[in-house]
Amino acid sequence: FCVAPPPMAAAPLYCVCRQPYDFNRFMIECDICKDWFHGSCVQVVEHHAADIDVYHCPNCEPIHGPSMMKKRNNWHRHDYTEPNDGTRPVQAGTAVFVQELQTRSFASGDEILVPMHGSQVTQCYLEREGFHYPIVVHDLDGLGLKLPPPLFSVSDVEHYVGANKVIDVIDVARQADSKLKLGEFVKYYYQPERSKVLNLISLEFSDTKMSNLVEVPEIARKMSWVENYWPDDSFFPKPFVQKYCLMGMKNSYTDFHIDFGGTSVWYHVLWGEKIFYLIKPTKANLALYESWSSSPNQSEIFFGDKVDKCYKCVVKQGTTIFLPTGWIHAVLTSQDSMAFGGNFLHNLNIGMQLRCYEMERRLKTPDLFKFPYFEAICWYVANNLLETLKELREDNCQPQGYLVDGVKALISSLKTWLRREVRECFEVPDNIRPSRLIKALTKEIRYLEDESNKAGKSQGSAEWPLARSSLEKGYQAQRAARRKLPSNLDVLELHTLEVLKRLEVGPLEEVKRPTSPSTADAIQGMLSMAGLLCQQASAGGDILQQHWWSSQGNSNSNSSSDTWDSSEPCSAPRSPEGEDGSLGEEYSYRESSLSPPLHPSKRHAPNPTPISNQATKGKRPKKGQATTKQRLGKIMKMSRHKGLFL
Ligand SMILES: O=C(O)CCC(=O)C(=O)O
Ligand SMILES: [Fe+2]
Ligand SMILES: [Zn+2]
Ligand SMILES: [Zn+2]
Repeated sequence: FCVAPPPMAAAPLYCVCRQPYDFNRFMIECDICKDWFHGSCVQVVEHHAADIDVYHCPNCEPIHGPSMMKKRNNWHRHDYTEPNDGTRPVQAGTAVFVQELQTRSFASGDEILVPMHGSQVTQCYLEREGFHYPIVVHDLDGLGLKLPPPLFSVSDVEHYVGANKVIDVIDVARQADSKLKLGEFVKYYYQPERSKVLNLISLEFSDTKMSNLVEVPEIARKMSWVENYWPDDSFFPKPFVQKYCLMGMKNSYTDFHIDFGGTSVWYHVLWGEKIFYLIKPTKANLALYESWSSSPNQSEIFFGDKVDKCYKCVVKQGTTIFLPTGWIHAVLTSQDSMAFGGNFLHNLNIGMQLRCYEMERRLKTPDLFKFPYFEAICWYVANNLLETLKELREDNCQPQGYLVDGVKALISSLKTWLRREVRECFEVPDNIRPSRLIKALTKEIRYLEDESNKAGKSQGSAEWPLARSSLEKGYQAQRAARRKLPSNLDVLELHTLEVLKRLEVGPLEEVKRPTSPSTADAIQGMLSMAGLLCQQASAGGDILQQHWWSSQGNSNSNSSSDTWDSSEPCSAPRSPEGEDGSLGEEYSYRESSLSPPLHPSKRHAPNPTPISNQATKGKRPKKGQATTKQRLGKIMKMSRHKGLFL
């Protein structure tokens, strides 16, 4: 039998219902009468069709007997009918794989996870410390995350979202994606014996009644590019990727991937348990990931074995985890689970976001698996950051380092996109003059560099114009600190650090992860006691110091994407602590007015029809993309964010 859209003749009629072909509905062909049948009319769901060898429709069944099912020959291959002659390797997601995964050893997540209290996860904290390591939150107080009650069930989701909602579900053992209605999934979920492990990770519910039950963590709302920069009147539909409900059956496995567009992501496990396998997005790891992603036998290679370190992190119920930009992760759902999550782009790691996006392009990731209108949003962001830079310049105030780096990376990508010869998906918004915008941004950056060079030449004296008002005294402090001009403030700062170092139980040089909030807050507390409000201070080290997460020294205006694209051999991953591993080399303290201000044009869009990637909306492939037949014939590799077709 086959499952395919039949050839389009003069609107022929099909199925027991005698309806014309509808692209949006799954159909199956009877191997006897050759007519086509809607899965829903003959009670065959798409993922079950994969188990049918010879299909007999309800008309033919009385004469020819029931359909014949495929025979299972193995438990370790996506195609369970392959003969088990011991020659073929184990593939990701199969029963054998999941069993073996549990016996593998990993570095402990404790080495990298930053445990924080909900109230500590603030924009200020992330701007100060950077967002380079996963954060775990056990005490949700102050996180601004609203959730349904802990006993909220799979059938409650059906109640709020609607049984007819078409969803994309992953058949884990085949790592294949298929569509079914939420009602069918829920029915299957509650069956006492399940023959398949199904994982639902792509149910975006912003446009459903369930939306009111969940509020995204405040940090994800505050930092989100879409929330801050997507204009009300955008020609492009607003992307909705911030509210997912994940319902996974025990032993679901999602193979290693980077979330679409290099989005950062939060997950909260409402009940059940998920195990995250985490890999740092070092240059070396990203290069390995890219070649693994494009290798033909990807499913037979456990990516965790290819890298220096893969961390295992068990996320128990009631826990929230935040993954920063670019972190490569796989997820095992160790018990039936319900989790909520959401993705967001932000200003803290713009260079890395762009590198992830460029990688998706090189890997030819289909649009359905990418951040919707990623380039459009970059243009909006660039437009807004230009205003930010101008305002800061007019106020004689220097932008934070991450923002300068981000804008440089953005300029470099925007230039590339503008130069693209074939404008296959030209996403420059109408009201933006791209060349003019790039020029203006470049000018702002050049201005900042000139100032910084001038300051460098005349070390020791404050080069910036005197503050115009007492309000700006803080700015002076920031400038001095940022540019490493020795000042009284720096002396005090060094002293403070010295004191703190002595207060620490162990030598800070051995801290193997970013400063814990308590240390950072202690620093901040002391400095604020000293009446200092500032940012990006760095004691002793060079502010331009390179970390494993930054592609190049800040002085290179062409930094991120260019370096990433270059064919130079990968350098070994750097230690997260920077060159000497000391805490003191870069920490910061600030006043909130220095967060990139939101441009007045930024208001929330009124709620147009949500659009999203395939993961989110359970849409049918668009014209020109894989059809049902292709999708079952050439089984699509899963992972909504990886999006490779075999
Ligand atoms: O829970 C899962 O199986 C996958 C979660 C994840 O990483 C994702 O949805 O991007
Ligand atoms: Fe993910
Ligand atoms: Zn029908
Ligand atoms: Zn038939």
